[in-house]
Amino acid sequence: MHSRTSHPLALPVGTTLDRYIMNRQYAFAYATGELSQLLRDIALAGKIINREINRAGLIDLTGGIGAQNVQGENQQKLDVIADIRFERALKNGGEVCAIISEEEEEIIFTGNNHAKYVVAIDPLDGSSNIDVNVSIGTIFSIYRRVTPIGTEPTMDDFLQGGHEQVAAGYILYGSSTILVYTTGHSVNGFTYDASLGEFILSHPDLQSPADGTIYSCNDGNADLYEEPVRAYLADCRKKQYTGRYIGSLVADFHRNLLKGGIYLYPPTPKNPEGKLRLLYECYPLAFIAERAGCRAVTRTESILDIKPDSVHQRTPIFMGAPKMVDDLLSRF
Ligand code: AHM
Ligand code: MG
Repeated sequence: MHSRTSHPLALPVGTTLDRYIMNRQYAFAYATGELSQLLRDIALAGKIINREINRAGLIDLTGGIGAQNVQGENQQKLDVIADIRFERALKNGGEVCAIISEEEEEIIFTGNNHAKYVVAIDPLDGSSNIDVNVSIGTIFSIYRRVTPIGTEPTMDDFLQGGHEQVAAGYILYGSSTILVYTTGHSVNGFTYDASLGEFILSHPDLQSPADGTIYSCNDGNADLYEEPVRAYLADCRKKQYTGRYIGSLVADFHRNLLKGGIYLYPPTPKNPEGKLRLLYECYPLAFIAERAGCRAVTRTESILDIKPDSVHQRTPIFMGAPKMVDDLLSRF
């Protein structure tokens, strides 16, 4: 016999993202609620994009738009839609004075010069996977502006360095949709329940294994990597580690975070600085990775220690279980 509250139909659904954010806010006496509102705005845009992705094949949202982004890459329709959705959500939310997006060369001014935050975002990462129903993601990074409130924001607000992030997160549109974020303390994941229209806390206080047996890189480039990286990969194969590479950074990162693994995007002759972008791909994931017990480095320094000089700059990255990253670095 079930009691009233233990009946399967009466079990709690869990903590919603909104409630979690509010509870965190109340824990800090000085919190004004602006960051909470900003995180909720991002979650709202994520829900809308999740909807568009799920019906993309039905409403003419697949394929290219016939234009290139700032990186010279062909923009997909969903790239552009996601960019518009986030821009609108962040403008209307009122907590953000400026945005840097992978899809746009210049700073996007929201017109809210009295807002205290700026956001760097890759609205939809993993473009090559959009049309083939494979996981894609959103990556975001939030800073408190350094220019005076009330003035027009500048590049300086974005070029503060990875340690200055106030919060960072990603949304993975995968076999289920999950939003993972940290404000610099614990890392928490919230799975989307479409029937409720809510993200529900499903992965509290995520900690990644210290070691792992998964390696993730574009194997087609492997002959082009520096010798120490090639030697490390040869060793992974010799030990019969598992090679897993989706080609969507968020999906590869999330899998390795949960299971233990290393993600590599080393320099190649085509991309001597690596391919991934510092501000809206590497910094936010490195911020999360470190809080979850992982490491994120270039060959010479921690990703978060890199001093940024332009908003769309790239960096090589090795990221994942600390033992694997240390092993790789020991080869140099
Ligand atoms: P995008 O921002 O144009 O989508 O490219 C970023 C993606 C990452 O998600 C992924 O890890 C990487 O590019 C894959 O690159 P490659 O196809 O060279 O392996
Ligand atoms: Mg990207």
